[in-house]
Formats: sequence, structure tokens, C-alpha cells
Amino acid sequence: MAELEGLEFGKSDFVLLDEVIMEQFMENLKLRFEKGRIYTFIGEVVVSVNPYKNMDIYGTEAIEAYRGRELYENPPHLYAVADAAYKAMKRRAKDTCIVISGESGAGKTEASKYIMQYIAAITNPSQRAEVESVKNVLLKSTCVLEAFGNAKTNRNDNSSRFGKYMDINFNFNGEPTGGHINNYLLEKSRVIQQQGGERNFHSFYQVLRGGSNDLLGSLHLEKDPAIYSYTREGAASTTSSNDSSNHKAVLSALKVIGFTAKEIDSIYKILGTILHLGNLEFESDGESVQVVGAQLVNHIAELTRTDPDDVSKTLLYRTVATGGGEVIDKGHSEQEASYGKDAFAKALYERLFGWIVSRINTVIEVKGYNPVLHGKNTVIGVLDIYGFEIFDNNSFEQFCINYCNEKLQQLFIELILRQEQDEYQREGITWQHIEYFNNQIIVDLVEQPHKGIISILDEACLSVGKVTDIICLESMDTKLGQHPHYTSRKLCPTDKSMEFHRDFRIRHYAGDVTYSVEGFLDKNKDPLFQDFKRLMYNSEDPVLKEMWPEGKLRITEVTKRPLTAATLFKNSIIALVDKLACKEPYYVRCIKPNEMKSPVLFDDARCHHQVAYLGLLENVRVRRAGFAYRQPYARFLQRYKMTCEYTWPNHLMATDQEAVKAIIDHHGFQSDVAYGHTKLFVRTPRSLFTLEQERAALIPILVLFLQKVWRGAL
Ligand code: AOV
Ligand code: MG
Repeated sequence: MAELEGLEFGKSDFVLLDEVIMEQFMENLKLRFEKGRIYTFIGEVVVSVNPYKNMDIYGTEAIEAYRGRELYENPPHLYAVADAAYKAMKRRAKDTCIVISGESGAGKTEASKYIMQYIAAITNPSQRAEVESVKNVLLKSTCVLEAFGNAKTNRNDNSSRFGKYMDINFNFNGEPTGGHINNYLLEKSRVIQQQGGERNFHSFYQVLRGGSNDLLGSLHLEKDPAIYSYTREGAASTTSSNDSSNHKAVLSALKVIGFTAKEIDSIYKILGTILHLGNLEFESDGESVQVVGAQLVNHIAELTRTDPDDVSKTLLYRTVATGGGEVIDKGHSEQEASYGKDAFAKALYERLFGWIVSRINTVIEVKGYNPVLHGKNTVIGVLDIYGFEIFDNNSFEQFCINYCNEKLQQLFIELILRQEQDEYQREGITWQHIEYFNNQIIVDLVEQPHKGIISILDEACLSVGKVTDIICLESMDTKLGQHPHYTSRKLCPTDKSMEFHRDFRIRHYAGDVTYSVEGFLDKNKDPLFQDFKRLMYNSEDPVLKEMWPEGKLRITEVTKRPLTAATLFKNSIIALVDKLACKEPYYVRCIKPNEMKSPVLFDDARCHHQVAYLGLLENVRVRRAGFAYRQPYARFLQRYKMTCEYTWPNHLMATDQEAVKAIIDHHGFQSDVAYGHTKLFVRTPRSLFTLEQERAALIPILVLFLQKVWRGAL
């Protein structure tokens, strides 16, 4: 088996470990990382360790090697899972999904890009123009979404600050016909503030550093990010990629996708508006509040195509309906004005991002598909979401991100078990149960109705009286004080790792995270003065107007309280999980080898921790206790019949199953297999590897033999 790796690279499947214990697992993982083998299987799951260097393993040759092959026929690779997901979808007309998980900086986004590239490369061999164009848009959309949705954090220079789930639709021929992107909770607080050493979203630095003089001139912007309050923190920090050339790539991607010149113009004007908003200041003469610097207001009005007086007024006043149905303008305090413009800047960016996603969706949505005429339309979903993260300061955003990771871990547990159980049951094979740490208890802590943290937050946000973050924390302490995964500074005063009274801690599946409750209520309520919405709706820029449809409501018409940010997020994540759960899942589990972004350092303790919380050892145990590989009889026979005299070139037995049994008996693998109704089940890859090796050794002999036959020598 020439293409498989030698033993000096360790075991290519953890199922092959002599003993399933942590020491052996870690030894194998480390050995493979050090030998440049960043991927290892656990059955159909790929474990990936971030190499932090460019690897020469993604080229056309590699793509060809994996195309249409079975998982164990090649060394472990993302392409192997991508191909498996594609094959399952095509052969069995099943919806599949590839779920990529792992903590921040572990390599999820890079993996998702390679997977997309692979799928694009193996489809549409006849180069049909409309299919090529769908593929192109899907690939280019990544570049745009990364520019607007990723940022440098202290964990990752290119950290995804939104969740992304992309469905790729295929026709019955297995060619992509379109797709759909769902985005999840963009971390919009980053627009106005970043932690020390972090940056705002890439898009801002890209336009400042890469925008032409004409563009910057029209936006009234200078090149230097240090000039703008919102980009100052990140102005000096370097990242591995080049903002200026990325700007050009994004611009060209926007054009390829089909954004019109007017739309692109509006996008940059919104970015400019946000940067100018950041530099606005307010001052009070004791009686009323004024904007400092009329020039900025004029720039904002020009870029948003609104009236400067309206902009000023919206920044300084809010319209309120009095009890008697009257409408009055109420002046802001300095603090309210400043808060209001920050909220406006965040909302502008969030709407822009949402609009870009939906604009891409209109281009890639499947058009004119008729299932009766065209056969069943199937999808492959690819999920790349923000990874579990712990910072020095953890706030509402980390709370949401980590909750989302809990949900995905829960799904992993359920699907891995359910899938095994279903298959064994269907094929009439008995199944042995393996214990897992079930993180459902943590999921409940966060999302349970009435009792969970989100409910308590919502209750505090909706209450009429003045509820502060600290009062909300007290309520959490009272209701959750007994929960084994919840504690707080107040409940545990001797614990010095919780520094402040505002701290609470969740024992997540991936580690303890201390959150500061400060700002939770505000971020959950996410208020924005209605006046800003009306201002935007009344813009003469149709693109901007489209982003703010609810601005058409008059103040007296706004009655409904919008859902809170946490509840919206919870609902969207529950919907996501439902979507994934009805597909056949394929998993990539990413591991971050060290905190230094080093290609040579394998930090044993950090890796050990990740392997433990990802449940990888239990995963191996399930695969081992069960049957790691399964194959329909006909396919097995086709591939290995040459290794047995009773089946080569053809068998005379009554069924394929009997012929397969003859091969297995011939090799003495009886104890490693079980016979299902339609498939052969193989416990370890050992037998398959042996068969593969024999087959590989026989092929040259057969070729020689056939050549001689053709030449008439025999
Ligand atoms: P993430 O998606 O898991 O984090 P990324 O995919 O952004 O992590 O990876 C972080 C960085 O590691 C990349 O920018 C690359 O420099 C490097 N890297 C990852 N995978 C590879 C690879 N296969 N080959 C070479 N370099 C790689 V987050 O989005 O922060 O959770 O929210
Ligand atoms: Mg990412």
C-alpha cells in the first residue's frame, strides 16, 4: 500500500492504538505532529493539529489522490472527510454536514476553506459555466466575510467573530447549484472597543491602508488608523496578512460576487461613517449638549445621504411619546449622547454585515430548481463557528460563544452515539454502551426556561424598575447557587481567581471561565434609540435604507419589545443544531498545539487538556467497541476479490455476502468482523490495511500478467 504512511509516523488512526489510554493517545498525537503529520483519524473523524506553517499537502495532486477513494485508502486528511461527505451525499442522496470544532486558533476556518476548495475542485468536471459561477461565488464569499467578520484577537490573528454555517446545494449529478449562508451573532461590541493588543474588524484597516486616494478622499478619511478612535487600539499591532493587498482582494471579490458599483460605494461609505462617528465628542454647557466639531457631522450626513441638521438632532435628542399620546424631543445628557452614537456605530456595522450576507445569498440561492424535473436536491453543510475562548476579561460575547460551543459538543455526543446505535440496529448487530461526560447539564444551566442564566438575564432586562448588573448577579446566585457548574465571587469568597464582586464562573466542558457581569444587561438589551433607525430609513441611499426597514414606524407605532440578544442567539443556535442533527455528520476536531503560534512547539499540557475535553479518547473507545468501518458487500468484493482464490476473478457463491465471507475466512479475520444485512462491519482498520497492502502488492503482478496476455506471451 504505497500511498499509506510508514509506522515511523505513528498510527494514522487512533483506533489502532495498542491500548486506548491517554498516554498512548498523546504520544501518537505528538509523534505525528513532530513528523509533520497533522491529521489523524478516529474512524471517520479527523483530528487536526494546527501546523502554524504552510504545508504542501493541499495541491492538485493531493486532491486527485483523495477523489472518490475510501477513507482508509489514503493517509488521514481533510480531503478524506470532505470526500466521504460528498460521496455519501451523492451515492445515497443524503444531506450531510461537516462540523468543524475546536478552540480559538485551532484551525477551524482554515480547515473549512480547504474543504470548500476540495469540493469545488472535484465537482463539475464538464466545466459548465453556471456551475463554475456558483462555485466561484461560494469561494469568493469567504474572502469578503473574513474581511468584515474576522479580527485579530489575543488568541488568533484572524479570529472569526461570527458564526458561519454554509449549505451547498447539489443537483442529482452532484454538481453545486447554489448555496445559503447563515451567520450567527457578530461580536459587534468590537466596533467601538477592543481589548489591549486586539484590533477592530479587518475591514477598517483594509480600507484605510489599501483604499485608493480617491476613495479615501471621498470618504474624508486619512490613511492612518491611529487617527480614529475606533481603530486606534489596533493601529500598531501587526498581523501575518497584509491589509492593503487584502483590500484589493476584497474589492475584486465583491465585484465577482456581483455587488454593483453603487453597492460597493455604500459599503465603504458606511465604514467611513462609523470611523467618523467614533471621533465625535460631546460637550455640555450645563444646559444643553453640543457636538464638538460640525465638520464630522457634515461628513456623516454626506456619507449617509442624510441632512446634517437631522444627523445633529438625532445625535443629541430622542423622541419620546408622552402618556397623553403627545410626542416630544428630549435632550440627551453628554453620557447618553456618547452612548447613543456608540450604539449607532455598532448597529450600523451589524446591519452592514447582515446585509452583505443576505446579498451574497441572493446571488447563490438555487434558482428555478424543480425536484420533479431535476431529481432530489441535496446539501452539504459546512459549519465554522467561533471556538471556545477564555480571555483575561470575559464578557457577554464570550458567554454566548462558549454556550454555542457547549451546544456543539452536545451535538457531537448525541450524533456519535445515535449514529452508531441506528446503524447497528438497522443492520441487526448488537451494540455496547460507552459512558461519556454529558455536558447537557451545562447547556441547561445556560438555556433552561425560567431557571437558566439567559432567562434570569432576560427577566432583569424586562423588569420595570432599575435593575443593575450586580442585582442580576445576585439573582443568579440565589437561583443557581447550588448548581455544580456555577459559582461566583460572593458564593465562594475565598477563591482568589475571581477578583471582583461582579465575577461569576461557569465550569464549562472545556474549562472554567470567569465572566464579569458588568455590561451583560446592556449588551443583552442592546438598545438603540429609534431616532437613528428613522434617520437611516430616511436616507437617500437606497442600500442604507434597505438595511433599516423598521425605521418607517412612527414612535407611537413602536410597541413591541424586541427579543433580547441572548434569546435571539439561543433561538438561532437551537435552530442550527436542529438543522445539523437531521444531516449525516462528519467531524473535524481541531487542536491548538501551543499559545505561541509556533510550528515546532507541542505543549503537552495544553494538548492533553483539549484531547480530554473534546472527548477524543471516548470517541476512540466507541469506535473500538463498535465497528469502525463498514462497507456494502458488493463494494468490498469489487475491491478485494483479487486477494482470494475463491473470488478471483469471479465467485460462484449464491450471494455477495457469502463471497465476502470467503475472503474474510481466507485471511483469518473472522474475529474482527460482523455481517450486517447489507454491509460488512469491520472492528479495526488493521484487517483493511492488510487487505489494502495485499491488493497493492498484487496489482503490479496482475498488470504484468495482463500485459503478457495482451502481447500473446502467455
Ligand atoms: P480558528 O478558526 O479555529 O480560530 P484559524 O483557522 O483562523 O483558527 O487558524 C489560526 C491560524 O493558524 C491561521 O491564521 C493560520 O495561520 C494557522 N493555521 C491553521 N490551520 C492551518 C493549516 N492547515 N495550515 C497552515 N496554517 C494553519 V477562531 O476563528 O479564533 O475560533 O474564533
Ligand atoms: Mg475561525
